[in-house]
Amino acid sequence: MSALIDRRRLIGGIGAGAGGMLLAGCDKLYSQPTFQKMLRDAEGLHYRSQRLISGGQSLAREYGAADRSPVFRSNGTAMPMTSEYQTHLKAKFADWRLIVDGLVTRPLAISLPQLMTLPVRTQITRHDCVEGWSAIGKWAGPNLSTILQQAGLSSRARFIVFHCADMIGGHPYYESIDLVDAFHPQTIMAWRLNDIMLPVANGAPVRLRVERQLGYKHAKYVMRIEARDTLAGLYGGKGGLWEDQTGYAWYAGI
Ligand SMILES: Nc1nc2c(c(=O)[nH]1)N[C@H]1C(S)=C(S)[C@@H](COP(=O)(O)O)O[C@H]1N2
Ligand SMILES: [Mo]
Repeated sequence: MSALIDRRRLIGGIGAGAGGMLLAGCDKLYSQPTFQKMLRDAEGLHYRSQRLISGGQSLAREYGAADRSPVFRSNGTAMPMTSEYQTHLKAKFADWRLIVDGLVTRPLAISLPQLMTLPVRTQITRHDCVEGWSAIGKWAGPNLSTILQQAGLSSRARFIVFHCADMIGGHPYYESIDLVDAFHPQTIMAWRLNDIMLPVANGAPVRLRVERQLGYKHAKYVMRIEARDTLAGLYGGKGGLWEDQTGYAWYAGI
């Protein structure tokens, strides 16, 4: 019972009905065949032990203003070269819309000014890249849960996919997370870094911060958020560009 209450507090603002739906969704996750298969392999073991230990709700450490790195470096794409992104950039994202679709009852197309009117969460966290560097930065933006709540997540939704504007090696960048991370209080769609509008090098106009995961999960240049019941059938089927191309773990919990 206390887990239920905690989960409802975690997704604060969502009514009891939606909270119940989310719980049902998470429970069903574990009974899915693909999930059971995943739980059998090593990565699944890591996922399962992390989820058991943290209960899905522990917070990543937050830092003070003085701990911030002098420069928050850029990694991977620093400037998406697709004509679509270039057009949006030239127009200062005036015609850009964050699409929210898939297994939702109310698909959304959110403009940047609309996104900026949503309640903001600010957090100073450490970013850890598998390439061996870390940086501490101050991020601000709405909770992903607020957006998903507005879109009305279907009870069939199991994964949240982030479709990005850039390509690496001819492959569109994308990432995905489970509903525990999607509704985690530190999971935000950041449009601000260190008190300025998110620079292009760091993912303008909006990027995911999913603070208990490694760097590559933090999708930059997010154009579309898609709720799905499975990752199968999407690009390489492993839930992310690096997962598909190099075998990086889908669950990169830290
Ligand atoms: N769309 C997109 N998202 C991305 C990447 C990228 O190349 N394209 N690189 C990933 C990696 S490996 C890291 S470490 C972080 C880097 O974020 P930063 O550029 O703000 O440092 O973004 C992640 N998200
Ligand atoms: Mo990274």
